[in-house]
Amino acid sequence: MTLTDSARSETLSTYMSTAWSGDARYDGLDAVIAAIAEGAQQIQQKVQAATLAGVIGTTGETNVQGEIVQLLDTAASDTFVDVLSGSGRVAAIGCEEIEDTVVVGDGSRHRYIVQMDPLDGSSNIDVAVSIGSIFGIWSRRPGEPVSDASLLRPGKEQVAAAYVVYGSSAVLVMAIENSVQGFTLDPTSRQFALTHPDLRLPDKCSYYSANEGNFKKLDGPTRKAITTLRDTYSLRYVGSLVADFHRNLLKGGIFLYPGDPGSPDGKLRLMYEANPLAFVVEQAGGAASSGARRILDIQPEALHQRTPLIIGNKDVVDRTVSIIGNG
Ligand code: AFP
Repeated sequence: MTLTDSARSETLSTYMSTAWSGDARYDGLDAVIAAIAEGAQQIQQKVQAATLAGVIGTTGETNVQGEIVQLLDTAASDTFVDVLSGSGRVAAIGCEEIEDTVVVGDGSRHRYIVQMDPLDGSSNIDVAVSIGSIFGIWSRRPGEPVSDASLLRPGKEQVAAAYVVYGSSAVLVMAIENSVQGFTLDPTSRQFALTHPDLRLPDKCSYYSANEGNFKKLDGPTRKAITTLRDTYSLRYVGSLVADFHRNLLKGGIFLYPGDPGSPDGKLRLMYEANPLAFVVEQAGGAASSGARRILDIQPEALHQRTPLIIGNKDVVDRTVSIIGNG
C-alpha cells in the first residue's frame, strides 16, 4: 500500500476530532480510544523491554479461565483498567483476567462499557512473538444502573471495537460502523499515525489459520472443513489471535478455533476476543460465526463464556460453516 503524505500525517487524535464529530452516537468515545492508545503505548514499552524489565514469567496464579497468569497479563490488566477509568467516560469494564465486573462510575458522563482481553497470546511473551490487546465497546443503556447484567450484551450492539498488535511495530486498529482504520505507533513522536486507512478485507483469501495439532480431536465434519482449507490455502498460525487476525485482515484469510467433542465451546472467549474481532471483520466486509450462528447475534449468558470462532473472508467463512454444519 502506498500512503499519501496527508494520510501519514493524520494521527489518531486528529482523525478522531473529525471522523465522528457531531455524531451523538459517539459522544465521548474519543476519550475511550485515546485511553486505549495511551495504555497500548505503555504496554508496548513493557513488551519491548520485557526480559530486561523483569516482567517475563508467571505470577504463580491461574486466572478465571484456569490459565497460567503471566506477569505481563497482570501489568496489562492494571494499566488498561487505570487508563480507561481515568478517561471519565467508562462506566464498567469486563476483563479476561478479572473475575467480576469492574464498576468504574455511574454518572451521566460514564457512557461506555468496555470488555477487554488486555494481553492476548500471553504464552508468546517470553519467546518474543507478537501479542496484542482487544477491546469491545458498548454504549451504556440510558438510565440503566451499572451491574453485571449491563455487560451481558450481544456483540451486534457494540458501537466500536479496537485491537492493538505489539509486533515488529505497534498497530492499533479501530472500527466503528462501516469504518475500519489502522494506526501505527511512531516511536519518535509517540503518536499513532494513520497508516491503514479504510481497511477492507482483500477479495482473495490467501491463508487459513488453525491449530493443526488439534486435528485428531475434531469431529468428522470439522476435519473435513480443515482438509478443504488445507487443499486450497497456505497455512499461517502464530498462536496469538490478534496477530493471526491482523495478518488475515490485511492479506485475506480465515482463522478458525472450532469446538471439539471434549470442548464443544472451543477455547476463545466470546466477550473479550470473538465479539470485538467479529465487529471489526464485519465492518471490513468479512464474517464471523461460531459454526452455529453469527457471532454478533449470540446473547451472552456469562461474562467469561467461550465460543468456537470461524472468522475472515465471508465466502470462505460461509463455505467452512456449511461443511461443519452439514457434514
Ligand atoms: P494464551 O493467551 O494462553 O497464549 O492463548 C492465546 C489464545 O487465547 C489466542 O490468542 C490464540 O489464538 C489461541 O489461544 C491459541 O491457542 P492454542 O495454543 O491452543 O492454539
